[in-house]
Amino acid sequence: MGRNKIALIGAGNIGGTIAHLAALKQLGDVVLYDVVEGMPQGKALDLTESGPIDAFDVSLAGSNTISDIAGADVCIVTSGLARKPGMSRDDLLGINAKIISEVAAGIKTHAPDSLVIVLTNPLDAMVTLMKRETGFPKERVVGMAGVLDSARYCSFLAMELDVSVKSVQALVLGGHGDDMVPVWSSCTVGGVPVERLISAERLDAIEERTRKAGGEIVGLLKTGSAYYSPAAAAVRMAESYLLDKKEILPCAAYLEGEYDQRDIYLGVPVQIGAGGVEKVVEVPLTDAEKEAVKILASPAAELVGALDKVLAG
Ligand code: TXD
Repeated sequence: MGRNKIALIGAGNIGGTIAHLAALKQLGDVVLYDVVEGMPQGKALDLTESGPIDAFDVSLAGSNTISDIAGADVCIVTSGLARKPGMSRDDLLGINAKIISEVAAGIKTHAPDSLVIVLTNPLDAMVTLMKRETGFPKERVVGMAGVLDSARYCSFLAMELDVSVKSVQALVLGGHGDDMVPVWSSCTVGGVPVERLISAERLDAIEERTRKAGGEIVGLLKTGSAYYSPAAAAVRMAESYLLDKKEILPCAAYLEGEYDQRDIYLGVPVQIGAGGVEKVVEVPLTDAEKEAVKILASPAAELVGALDKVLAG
């Protein structure tokens, strides 16, 4: 049995960090692909030279030729521009749509059987475009946002209560960042519903900080956006697929009737295993949460509608 092959489309901050995590976890051989000459090769060589220290047996290669992703089991797409201070995720639509269309064609040709995990922002529009341009089934095109948003929410809840993050369970639905809906009814700390432990005002403040968490990091870094936690989130999804773990993770998935939504990508819990997105898990929602999901779906749809204009222009 050969090793898995992981293609990283975009070898910037997130791509490079994913390569490192994938190597440390020995998930498979890694190809870092990017348009910048020398950079993916340099990162691959640097990581390879850490192999004897961390004792991993996977190969890492950098490339500027898309055909080097041939036969990949999973493609993780981060190619595109990242936000700078003052930019919204939607400001990236035009430029990133062109980049995603281009890489989708490469994935379709060279890795036609892969699971594609999209990270590039604005996420809901970019993952929709990826599905459209590759023509892959909905099981094999998924977006990463919810794992990160939920992790941010869990981190803040754990800080608030001064408990281990491992004791906190939280679920965030909807779009990425500003559009997310924390499902309070599914948030527990040590099995106790979070609403019994934290006041409504503090929960509101934590929710607001979670919504703005990406922007908080952009404001501090000044030259780009978060990358350690987005990379960790993407690796968790890839690992569940490659090892057929069947973890239930909140991801941007294509809905066909679930949560009363149709033909749209929205952040919901899904089961990821060898079959890719094996099922959408419908958690019971309160009426207020159902309403919030409905409201969320409309800006996501608008952004996708704007895509066609951008691509034609
Ligand atoms: O939760 C989430 N989904 C996210 C997503 C969380 C944080 C950041 N998120 C988005 O991921 C962010 O807004 C960006 O759109 C992507 C990538 O973020 P990263 O921090 O890795 O950006 P970098 O370091 O600028 O890397 C992007 C790389 C860079 O090296 C470019 O040269 C490359 O993309 N790039 C390309 N690669 C291949 N092919 C093409 N056409 C191409 N164009 C640019």
